[in-house]
Amino acid sequence: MNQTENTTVQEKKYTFPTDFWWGTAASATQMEGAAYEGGKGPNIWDHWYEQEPNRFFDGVGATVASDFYHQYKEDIALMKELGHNSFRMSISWSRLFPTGEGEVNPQAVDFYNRVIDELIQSGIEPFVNLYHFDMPLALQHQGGWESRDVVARYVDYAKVCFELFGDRVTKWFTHNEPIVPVEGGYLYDFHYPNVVDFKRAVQVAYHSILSSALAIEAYKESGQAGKIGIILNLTPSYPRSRNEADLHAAHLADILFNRSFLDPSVLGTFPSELIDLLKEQDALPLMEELDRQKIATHTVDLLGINYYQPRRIKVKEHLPNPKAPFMPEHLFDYYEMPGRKMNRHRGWEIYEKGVYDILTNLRENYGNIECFISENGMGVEGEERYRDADGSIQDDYRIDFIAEHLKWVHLAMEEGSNVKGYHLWTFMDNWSWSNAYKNRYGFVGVDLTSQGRTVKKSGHWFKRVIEEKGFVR
Ligand code: BGP
Repeated sequence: MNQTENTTVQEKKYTFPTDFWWGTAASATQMEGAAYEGGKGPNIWDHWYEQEPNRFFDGVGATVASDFYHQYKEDIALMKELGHNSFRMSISWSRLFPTGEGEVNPQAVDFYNRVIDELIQSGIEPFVNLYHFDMPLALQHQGGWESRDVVARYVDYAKVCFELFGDRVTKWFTHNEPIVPVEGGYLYDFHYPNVVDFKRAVQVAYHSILSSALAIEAYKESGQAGKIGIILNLTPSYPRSRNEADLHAAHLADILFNRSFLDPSVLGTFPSELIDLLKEQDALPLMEELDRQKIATHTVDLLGINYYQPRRIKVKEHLPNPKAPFMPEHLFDYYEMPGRKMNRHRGWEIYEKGVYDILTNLRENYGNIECFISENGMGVEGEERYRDADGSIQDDYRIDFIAEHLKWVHLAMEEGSNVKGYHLWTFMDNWSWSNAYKNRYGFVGVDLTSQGRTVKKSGHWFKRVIEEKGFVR
C-alpha cells in the first residue's frame, strides 16, 4: 500500500493509498453566513455577537461569514477542481430547528439536500458533523448542555438528520471537539455563556459524552449502514523533563484534556483517576443509572483527530490563590520549551511529530481504531502581503506545515496505524470563534468585501498531492 521509494539521496516519495480521504473541514457557523436568512433561528454565536460585538476580532460576527449559503455551488465546484474526494461540514442545529426542537425548517432541509447532492455529484463524499459549538439560543436558555432535556433534544435532532440525509450520508460525527465548549463556555471565558465554574463544566462535558453515545445508539437503531464517530482535539501532553513531578503533572493534564473524552468515546469507560479527581473536587456530574451502560455500549466506529499543537507541562510551582475557582491548571503549569517552533499569528507551537505520537497511542492503547486527521492547519494573519503579481497568495509556509505533518502520518501508517485520511482546516478562509477573520486558514482566499475566491499556492500544491497520491520531499 503506502510504499516509500528513495528518489534521490535526500528526497523521498511519500505515497498514500489510492482510497485515502483527501479534503478539508469546515463548520456551519464559520462558513455559511445567512445567519438571519432561510428561516434559521439564532444560536449562541448570533446572540453573543449582538450582546458583545467587542468580544470578536475587529467587531466582526458570523452573520455573513464566507457566504457559503449562497455560493455553495461555486465553492463545491472549486473543491472538485482542487481534487477533494471528501469534505467535512456541519449542520446548523438552529437552521434545521430554529428553536432547537419542534417543527423542522423546510428551507434548511432544502439547503442541506442541495449541498449534499452537489457534493456527491462532484465526486466528494460528505462527512457530516451534528454539533460544532453552535447551541440553538432557545435551548441555551433552557440550560444548554447542562440540561438533561437538551441532551434529549439533541438526540431528536440527530434522528431527524439521519432520516433526512442518511440515505446519502454514510459518515456521521456526533460532535466536533466537545471539550472546547466546556473550556470556552464554562471555564476560560471564550465562548458564551461565559461561566467560570468547574463543577458546571464537568456536567456539560458529561452530557456531551452521553449525548454522543445516545446519538450513536439512535444511528445504529436506524438500521443505516454507514459509520458514526466523533471528532476530538487530541493534544499530547509532553512533560518538561523526566522528573517524577513533571511526569505526573503531564499525566494529569492528559487525563483531563484528552482521556476525559477519548476513553468514553472509544473504550466506553472513564479513566478511574479522572473519577477520583472529580470526587476530590466535589465535581462529579449528575448521572442516571443506565448512562454507564449506554456509554459502554455505544462507542464510535470512527475517530476524527484534530491536531494543531502540543501541550507542554511542568509541575505546579506556585500555590493557586485559595479563593480562585478550581481550574485544571491548579494541578500543573504550562511550560514554554525554549527553541519551540511557533505559529506566532495564532500563538500555537508547531510540533509535527505530535500527530505521530497521537496515532501511535491510538494504535497501542485504543485498539487501533479507524481514524483520520480531521483538522490540521495554519492560521496566518495578513496573508495579502504574500499575494504575487498573478493574484495568488504564495503560502509556502502552509505547504511546509502540511507536508511535515503528512510525513509523520505516513510513518505511522507504515508502522500499522489505521489512519484513513487527511483534512485540512479549512477549504476557504472562514470566520473563527474569537479571532473572526484575523488568521486565514484556507486553501482558498476570500475577499470579504467582494466575497471573491482565489486559490492559494497551497491549494494547487494539494491538488497535485492528491493526483500523485503523495509528494516528494
Ligand atoms: C478548531 C475548531 C475549528 C477552527 C480551528 C482553528 O479548534 O474545530 O472550528 O476554528 O480550531 O482555530 P481558530 O479558529 O481558533 O484559530
